[in-house]
Amino acid sequence: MAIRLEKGQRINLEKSSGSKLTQFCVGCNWGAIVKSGLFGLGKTTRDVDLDLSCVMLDANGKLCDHIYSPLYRKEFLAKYGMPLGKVDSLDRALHHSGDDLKGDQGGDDGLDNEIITVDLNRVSPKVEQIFFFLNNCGQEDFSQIPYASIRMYEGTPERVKEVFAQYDVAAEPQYAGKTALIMGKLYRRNGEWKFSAIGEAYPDANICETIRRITTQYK
Ligand SMILES: [Ca+2]
Ligand SMILES: [Ca+2]
Repeated sequence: MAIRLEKGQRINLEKSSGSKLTQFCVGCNWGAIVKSGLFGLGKTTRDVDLDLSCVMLDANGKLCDHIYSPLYRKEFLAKYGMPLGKVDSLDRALHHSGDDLKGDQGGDDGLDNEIITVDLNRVSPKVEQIFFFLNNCGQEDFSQIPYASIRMYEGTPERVKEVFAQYDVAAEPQYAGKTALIMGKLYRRNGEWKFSAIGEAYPDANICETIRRITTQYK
């Protein structure tokens, strides 16, 4: 049974079989906004571009690696002193499936639109924390997106074997005005990796503001 993550919950990466979860996917599934015209006629679809990203902090809480979309413009990132986006971590322990710009077009397909694969055995010893977060690159806020969920599962980006934990970002009024969600972090404790569900939403204007927030408020 998958764990339904609650805000602030901390979990061990231990499966029901007792073995440790070391290789898994962190995926995000979401849908485009479908609007019906007058009398239900003339359905229109508005693409939703969420970005799933992660940043790695060292023992001093300093940013030491990142994964985010290579499509972010160099000039924009430079304004915040951020490097270009990339889909692989330096230690090759984490890999991003690529930037989905639209969301599901024909209703929930049950598959994640952006996925980061994780192999904890390969994470560089200098990485102490790995934060996963979502940004909305469009005009909408999370309350307008039909569904969005983040989950950790075993399998591949194409085939979900077993869901370990899931966090739903439902289309709820509490997300009005919120465009960024810090989902949670993997962190080392006594030589073991653990996961803490953060689940805090913010009105950040862009990914750089969210990264700055992580490196100042969450380090
Ligand atoms: Ca995207
Ligand atoms: Ca999907």
